[in-house]
Amino acid sequence: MQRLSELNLKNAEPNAILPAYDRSSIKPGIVHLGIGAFHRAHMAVYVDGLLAANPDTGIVGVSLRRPDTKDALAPQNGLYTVVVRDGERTSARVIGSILEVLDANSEREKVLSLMASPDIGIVSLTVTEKGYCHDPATGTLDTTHPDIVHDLANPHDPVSAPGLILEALNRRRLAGIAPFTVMSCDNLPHNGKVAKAIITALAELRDGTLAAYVKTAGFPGTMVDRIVPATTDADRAEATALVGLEDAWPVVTEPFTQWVIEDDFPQGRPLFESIGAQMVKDVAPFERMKLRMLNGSHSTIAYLGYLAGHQYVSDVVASPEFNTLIHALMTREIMPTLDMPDADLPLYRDQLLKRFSNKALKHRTWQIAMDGSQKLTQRLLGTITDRLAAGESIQLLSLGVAAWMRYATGLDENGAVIDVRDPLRERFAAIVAEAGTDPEALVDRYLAIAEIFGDTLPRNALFRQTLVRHLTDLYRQGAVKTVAGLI
Ligand code: CS2
Repeated sequence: MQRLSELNLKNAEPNAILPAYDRSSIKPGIVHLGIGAFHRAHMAVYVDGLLAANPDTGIVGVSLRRPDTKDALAPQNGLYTVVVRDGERTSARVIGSILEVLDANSEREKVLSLMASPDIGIVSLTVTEKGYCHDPATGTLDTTHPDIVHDLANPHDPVSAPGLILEALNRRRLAGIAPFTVMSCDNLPHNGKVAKAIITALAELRDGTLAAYVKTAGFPGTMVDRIVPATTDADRAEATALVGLEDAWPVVTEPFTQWVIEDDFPQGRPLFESIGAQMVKDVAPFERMKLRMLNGSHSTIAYLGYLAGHQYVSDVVASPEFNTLIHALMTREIMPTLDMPDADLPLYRDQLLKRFSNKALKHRTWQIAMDGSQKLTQRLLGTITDRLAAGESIQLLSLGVAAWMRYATGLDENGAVIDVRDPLRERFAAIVAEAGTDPEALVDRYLAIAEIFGDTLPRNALFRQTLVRHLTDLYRQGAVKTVAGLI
């Protein structure tokens, strides 16, 4: 079979949706850092819809860690397939908005000079929580982070996302060019403000004039939402069959997609609203709703579900106990913390449960369980803090945290090893070496990780007690019985 490429598009299957614009007229206007599956199934699809009207907003993607996306997409001229599965039907669309992928490690100079070029109006990023090199509990730059230490010593040859952005902004400043807008598309609370805070903090450590220039850039916050499981070989085969051209790295997703963007683009912007994005003055309420409802439930499903032996999210919510638990978690303990007068929260909750139950997605609990240390704060702990302040129950919210504690020990309910992927993984191993399986000792040691829990929450006796009780139950009777006992 022929490879997916610009030249071979004419041989695609008639049902496949192809770029509806002349690709040769598209110019780069956006540099995107972190060209993973999420970006390719989300923002790049929106931008694909813009290109007919705005040919100067093509995307150049940058891989920060591995060149694998570049290797897969370069022979395809940046083209790839988005496979959408609603549970019954599957459709395929070839996306052409990514013009090229650059590898930051081997092509750093090319990346920086492109970012510094006046043609680039937006630098967007999905580098995941840990890519911000910050302290998740406070949202401030971690100046001891090895990449930040490197970038401070080598400011013109940076390796971190904040370092790359800062050096490119520095070059623009020196060339008398206005700053690009920095658009964070990561699942962080106040992602625009966090991006601004860490890049400004890094600039201040370099030079005050640069920091003043950085502050004139736009840093819109965004809420991004689309479920995108990691691509498997079966997905590759399906995409290839649907399009009739071999695609080395398609992405698979659900029909739902949402993008809410703060309107903070001092240098102007494409008409994102024309392709279904919502432009708002303040994204915070949307972000909070999504992080607490969707991601808070997701992490709870991931840790408990994994412990109960479920591989996929859809299997977890297909089990009546877990379904009842997640419904109750959202209704009783999350929804009351949200101030969204215009949103129909019960409807949002029901839609989420339906999205989670999409069996065709095969979203692994293990994938969501990754990087818990970077995720817990915004997904569960903020909600817990609000509930405690209001004197309300945290019974179900803290079960997710206790399940994470058990998961992070690295041994499942059958004694099998869990492949825990987390930047703090070694800290967890040290905790387990000291505390074994003693729930009190484990809870106390986990709570002492200030980057996750901060200073205040660990001192709350009710929180500690609830965690100890849940963790004791998880050890004594396992996840399924613990959940059954709570609903
Ligand atoms: C998931 C998210 O992997 C995870 O941690 O919770 O990636 C989730 O699928 C997206 O935020 C949905 O928009």
